[in-house]
Amino acid sequence: MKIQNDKQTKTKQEETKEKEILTELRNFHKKDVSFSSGKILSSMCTKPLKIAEEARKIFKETNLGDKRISEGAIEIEKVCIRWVGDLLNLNQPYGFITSGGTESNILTIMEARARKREAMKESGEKEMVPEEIIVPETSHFSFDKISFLMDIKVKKASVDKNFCVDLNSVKNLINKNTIAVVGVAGTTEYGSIDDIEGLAQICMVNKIYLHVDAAFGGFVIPFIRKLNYNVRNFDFGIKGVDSIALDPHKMGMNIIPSGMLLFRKEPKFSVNASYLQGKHERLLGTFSGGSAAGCYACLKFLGEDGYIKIVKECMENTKYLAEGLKNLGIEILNPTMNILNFNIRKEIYNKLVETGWIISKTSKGYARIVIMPHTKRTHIKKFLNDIKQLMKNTEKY
Ligand code: 0PR
Repeated sequence: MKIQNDKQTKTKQEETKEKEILTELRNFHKKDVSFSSGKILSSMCTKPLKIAEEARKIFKETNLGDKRISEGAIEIEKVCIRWVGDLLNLNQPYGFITSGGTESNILTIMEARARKREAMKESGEKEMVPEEIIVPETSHFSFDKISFLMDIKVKKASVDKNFCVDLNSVKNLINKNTIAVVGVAGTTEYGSIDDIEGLAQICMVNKIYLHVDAAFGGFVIPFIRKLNYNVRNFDFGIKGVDSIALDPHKMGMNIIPSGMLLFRKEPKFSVNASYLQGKHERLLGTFSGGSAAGCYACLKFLGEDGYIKIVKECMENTKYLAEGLKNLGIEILNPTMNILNFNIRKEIYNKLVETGWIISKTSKGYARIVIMPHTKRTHIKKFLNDIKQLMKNTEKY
């Protein structure tokens, strides 16, 4: 291959081959459902900001896992962590940009383990097997993966009628093997927010690491609180919260993949990577600085006011859908954030799926809709109208 000034000179054949490959790829992509179709009513991701896509391109060759060659990208990451630390009431945050909620949750449990093991070593206590974590039964399935991956026992605490964790259940599950408790701020299925203050009290008394999974709620709750929605706080302003995960690739408007994990104290977990200038503290060895750049672009472009505007529209659309469903005589659960659950006959649910609506069902059988920024009033009106028609035709089923 001839290289000229960093630009590849192509033969005619190569040019044709490139065109063919791109056509093939575009054909594959036709099978994907686009956010702009309005059909996606149950995804926690959305169409990212244009500037985030541009930002990613600039940093496409960088690697957050290699400090020697990606100083600029790592600096961006630090700035983002500091900004989000401000949002979450923490002055001097530590943390990483990750690939999303799953990676953040894995890394945080690794950190809890590292801290516990170090503390036990210092006090001369014997290692406990198996280590245990306590998560609400409404927590994301990434914790089941953690159980498998890290050989950790995951104990599930029960939840109340509002799908928030029952503090007594958590207390009853704690024992000497517990290395972490997890609270969720914006559960995947219901958008419910656990009592993080209550969990923090329990964890401080028992000297247990507390992680808050705000993968979805992290870029919603701070803003709806500013809009005077009466929802619980979950941030570092609560003493006893050790780490928070929140995902820019969900309501943060960033490109996929991007997650964030913030720690109150400097993390202890690391492995030796002498040939890479010392220690490696992340889960992934190679991870694009493009995700950090996209994050920087979103945070700076939108600022607090921009996020408030986006979240306000999502909440108003959620309310609009809720009212529309109620008017059709459908039972809904009062939404905490932009996730709506309702009861609908199986036949109608199935027909909606058949006709192309991307919706889902919770483990308890409720239909679940996530109203993301790509969902507009016109899409909701169409969805409501389809339900109305299906209800009219109900005798057919
Ligand atoms: N924690 C919570 C509370 C979550 O809701 C999720 C994902 C995670 C952790 C894991 O995050 P990553 O998927 O970034 O690793 N919640 C969504 C869900 O399971 C993820 C998702 C997003 C699924 C878009 C589908 C989709 O189209 O529903």
